[in-house]
Amino acid sequence: MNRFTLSEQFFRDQASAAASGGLSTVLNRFSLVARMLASEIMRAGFCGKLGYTGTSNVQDEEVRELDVISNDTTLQVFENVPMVAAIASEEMEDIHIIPGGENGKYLIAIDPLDGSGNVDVAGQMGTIFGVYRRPDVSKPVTADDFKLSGRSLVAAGYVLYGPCTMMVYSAGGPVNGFTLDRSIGTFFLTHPDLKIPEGSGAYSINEANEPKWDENTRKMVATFRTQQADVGQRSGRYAGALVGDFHRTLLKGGIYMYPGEVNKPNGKLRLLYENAPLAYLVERAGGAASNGEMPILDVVADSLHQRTPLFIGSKGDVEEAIRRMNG
Ligand code: FBP
Repeated sequence: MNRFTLSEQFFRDQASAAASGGLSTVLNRFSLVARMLASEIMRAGFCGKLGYTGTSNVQDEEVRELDVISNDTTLQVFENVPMVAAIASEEMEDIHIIPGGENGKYLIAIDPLDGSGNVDVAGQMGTIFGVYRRPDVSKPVTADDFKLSGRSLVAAGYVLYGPCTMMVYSAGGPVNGFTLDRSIGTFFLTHPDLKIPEGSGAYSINEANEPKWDENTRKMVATFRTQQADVGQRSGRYAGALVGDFHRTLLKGGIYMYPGEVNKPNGKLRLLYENAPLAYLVERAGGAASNGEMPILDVVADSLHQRTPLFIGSKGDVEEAIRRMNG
């Protein structure tokens, strides 16, 4: 097997994207974040880091020690990376401006530890990131610069912390998956040019939320649950971590849904650092991602932590779910 590494791929991306070279540095830093967090997560149980900090984040979610560690690690790794002007994170209310990044042409949005509810049950967790082109380098960067759609992404990816550690990303070209060889701390290409299958896979949703959905959503989900969907019979799978559920969907096909609710029409998942980066990947893998009304990549963020409903996966599954939900 050709032991093609992540670093080598970054430089190929540079050439194909005719980028200045800064993007490969940024992507290499995400590879470092991934290796550092994989180590932290693997050792957390021994170091008493599985607990809560006793504080809540801007999402009004209880913060775990690993949430803080993941966010701090990201900020440390991107300190003094002049290509990046600022970072938006699920764990920070406002943006973090990178010292020396005044002329940086990229903005980063990140969920440092997705699925942190799985921390103390040795479940799958992940990191989701998007690299956006900064709209205006001529003025000081502010949170308003992040009011972008996923069409401004120049690269996006995720890291999956599970039985193995994988990094899956695209810099505009194919979606490539790399697996970490922990013994030498190197990611190797194991899943080249990923394409999402059609007509197969599971449906993935938190069924316990059914009482909160509107009637059309309930009816649509019921067609998947009772094997009535046009796209074929679907088993149910739900890891409770978006990265784990998305990764399975990307490799096996199917659909992941986090619908809006009657009292929370925008649902739970965040646009800039969860839904848009995964939508960027799934479209390049031949799939689709919608908020129920339009492609996720066309939704322009009105704030850093804006939420949207998410329907993402095989094109046929997403189209049927949206068609049925909209009656
Ligand atoms: P965070 O853990 O980063 O807040 O991500 C949100 C999330 O945990 C997703 O990973 C997951 O898919 C979803 O929430 C699960 O939500 P629920 O527990 O409501 O099903």
